[in-house]
Amino acid sequence: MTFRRQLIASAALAAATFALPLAAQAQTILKAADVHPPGYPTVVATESLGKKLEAATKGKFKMQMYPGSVLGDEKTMIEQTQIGAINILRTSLGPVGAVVPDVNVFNMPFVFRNEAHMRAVIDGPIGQEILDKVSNGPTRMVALAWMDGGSRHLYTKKPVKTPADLKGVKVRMMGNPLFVDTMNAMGGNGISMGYGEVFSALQTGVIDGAENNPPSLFTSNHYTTGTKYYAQTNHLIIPEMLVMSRVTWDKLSKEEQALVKKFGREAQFEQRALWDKSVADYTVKLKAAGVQFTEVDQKLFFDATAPVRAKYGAPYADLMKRIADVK
Ligand code: GTR
Repeated sequence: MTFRRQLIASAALAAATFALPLAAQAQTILKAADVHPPGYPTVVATESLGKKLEAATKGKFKMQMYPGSVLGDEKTMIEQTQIGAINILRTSLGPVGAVVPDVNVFNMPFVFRNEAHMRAVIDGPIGQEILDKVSNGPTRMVALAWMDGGSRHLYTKKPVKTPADLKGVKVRMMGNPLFVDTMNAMGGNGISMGYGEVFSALQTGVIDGAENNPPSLFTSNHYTTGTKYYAQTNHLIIPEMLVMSRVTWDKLSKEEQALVKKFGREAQFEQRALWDKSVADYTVKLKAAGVQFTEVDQKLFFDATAPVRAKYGAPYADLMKRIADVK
């Protein structure tokens, strides 16, 4: 080998040796989970966060998404997040309220006038306070951002227009006593159950209905089980949360934490745009599949649920007033 060639060879070797530790740099896989299927707005926005984080950290972090409840229902996934087995979780605030009662203010029936009101609240100081309650509480989760869950309406096998029509009707609610109380106050029989169990419970007649937003009603296929009456009750407008396990968070550098927060906040607004489109699209699909959207007198359900707001809202009277005051 000539001297020149030798030089080139050793330079190449040096470069390769130098490159080795970089290439072999341990990559941290972040497990992210969601009950919704691939392509759902929350899943897409969470994946975006992962891609941005991977690019910004030159591949140090890589997100692996586990959609479609493959890691369990939301209650189980919250527990897995608390111990660090799941690193990033997108969950409804509903089951979080069972762990952090303070967030139940947002889980109360008719606490928001409409979705625009809900967005104004979560985007402002009250929204930040509730995120902080989760991060600073004993939950072992760091709340990164909000996502949209639209308005929840009732779907049943027989038409429902008034609370009286719900007599004897078994309706699945999310796992949080507040929701069972809500359905009972609305006139039905609230039954708490994980999202993944609802389809077969509807099929076998264990329950007669459930309640959710149009994208969930469609993608869960619940509408195929005979629940074709969709009463537009708007009884719950529950924001959703993107959280990181504190176990994971504590292992990040300050800079990495700032990146996760920044991309989380961006995911909030990306999801919102996708959400609006998805509600419109799935409404069309549900109607085409024969689901009957029925307008109801919401005041009847609002009045019926007053005891629930009184019971769960009592410790948060000031906060409820502040929420009502947000324009
Ligand atoms: C959906 C929500 C999920 C889950 C589900 C349910 O609207 O996005 O996080 O809470 O409802 O009813 O369990």
